[in-house]
Amino acid sequence: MQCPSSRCMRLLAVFLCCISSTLSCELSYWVRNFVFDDVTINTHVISSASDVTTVFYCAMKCKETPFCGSISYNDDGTCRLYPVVFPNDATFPHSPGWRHFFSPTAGCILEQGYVWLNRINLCIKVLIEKEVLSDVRNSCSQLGARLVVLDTKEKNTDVGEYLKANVDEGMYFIGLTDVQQEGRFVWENGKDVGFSNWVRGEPNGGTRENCAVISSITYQWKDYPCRGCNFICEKLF
Ligand SMILES: [Ca+2]
Repeated sequence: MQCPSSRCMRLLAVFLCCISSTLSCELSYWVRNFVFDDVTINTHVISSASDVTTVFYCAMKCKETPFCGSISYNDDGTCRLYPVVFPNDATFPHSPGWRHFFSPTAGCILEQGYVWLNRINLCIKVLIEKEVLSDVRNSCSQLGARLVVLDTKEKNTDVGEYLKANVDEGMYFIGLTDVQQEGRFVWENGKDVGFSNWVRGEPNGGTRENCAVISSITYQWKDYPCRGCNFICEKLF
């Protein structure tokens, strides 16, 4: 079966409830990538086991393994763990019985300061530094991330709620700027603003204020000089 689009893959997401040794129950989800049906992925293998009875336990092994991001399972009981999510154009030898799954949360590593926001499927990291925006952008991109794009009400609310509960009260840079064309605010992903949450009367800073910040209290935005704030990176996968 050919099913190469990521949207299609997400619709076929497999939900697994992983029971840890403490008997707490945590829901995580895995996306089956049909592109890798019946192929053996023989690179980047972290570990391989041949006595794994179900794909469920294969996924649990991955969850227990630092930096595991994807798995392959064969009905003969073989489970392989990988640290990466493979691109669809990767090619591997044909071998029947293999099914491949990846975890969208795999690169969102708590130990590196990232937080996974479940409802909006967003991995963010708040950096408490004072930099000009060009450096902020570099800082995010060096992490494989970008300044956060809050282009829906849900994202804005969930990121705002995270800030309110977890960081110092203040203003935080988001990935919105009118530096290219005064008055035309554009997201880091190149899209014009659709949903917006400006404080009444904002943006009002003209050429002095070409960046945008979100309040950790009201979740509203202001335009702001491109320096002197903390900022929020969004991890890309
Ligand atoms: Ca401006």
